[in-house]
Amino acid sequence: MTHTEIDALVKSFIVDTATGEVNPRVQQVVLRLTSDLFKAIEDLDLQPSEVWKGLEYLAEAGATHELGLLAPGIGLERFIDIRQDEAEAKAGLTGGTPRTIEGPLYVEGAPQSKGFARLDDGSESEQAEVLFMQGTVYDEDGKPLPGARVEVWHANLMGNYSFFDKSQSAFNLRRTIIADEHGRYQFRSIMPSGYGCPPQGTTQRLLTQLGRHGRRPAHIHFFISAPSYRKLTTQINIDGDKYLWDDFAFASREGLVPTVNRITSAVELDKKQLSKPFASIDFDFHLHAESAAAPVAEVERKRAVA
Ligand code: MBD
Ligand code: FE
Repeated sequence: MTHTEIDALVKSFIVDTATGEVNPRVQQVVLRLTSDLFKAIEDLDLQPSEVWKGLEYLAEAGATHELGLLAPGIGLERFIDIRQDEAEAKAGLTGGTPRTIEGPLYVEGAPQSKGFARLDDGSESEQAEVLFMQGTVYDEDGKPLPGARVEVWHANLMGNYSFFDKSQSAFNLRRTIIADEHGRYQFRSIMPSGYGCPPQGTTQRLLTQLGRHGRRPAHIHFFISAPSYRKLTTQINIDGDKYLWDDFAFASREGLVPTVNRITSAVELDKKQLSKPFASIDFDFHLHAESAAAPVAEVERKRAVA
């Protein structure tokens, strides 16, 4: 069939059949996606068994809760970010800390504290490098934002996240820190490891057929928010990771790879009451004021609640 014939056919299936009230946005999207799919089936001469394979793949990805992993893996989540960046640039919003993808592993309801939190439960203290990270939340004029919310979450030494990994304690490596009166936050944690897609899962099986790996470099996730400012979703990457610029989720960005300082001085160790060297990262966040010209920064999506 020609594309014109397909357009007419799809319209006859999706539009001409309506007898009830139509949601115009849903109709527009379904019409477009259906005709694009049919055109792909035609152009690629997809066989019936291949079409069913594809549907079965999506069904399995959904049933095993891997659609949130497939989205970054095919670059969909990064693509959405690029469009958000473009929309902000068009609205005159430039600079500020770069956004990068949320990923599928945030959990609502982490313990909250003011100024400082320890994120790790101590269960990996023997093997792990201790990490301190600190900085200030600023607005675009360089004014500190006291009371800003710093939500932080990251993986353990195995690359796994609490809640999804039931072997970890509740909210291990997850906290909400309210910036102090100077807009400052600090946390103590452990240096995370990179994440790898479940080897037998739907995402990795697809990646393997594309000749790709499913690894992420070590990283730490953040939501930074303050009233009347645009919520920032971002991550920092740990410098030196083998996968730093080879992330299966395409989330690494210039400006999100802070220097990791290795602290060995006895005086500093004493101050922190530590008996071995530790890592320290300084990183400030710069938020944009809310702007009617740009699409809302808050993204609605289903998130785990613990
Ligand atoms: C992660 O930790 C992550 O951040 C993303 C985007 C995908 C899978 C695991
Ligand atoms: Fe992650």
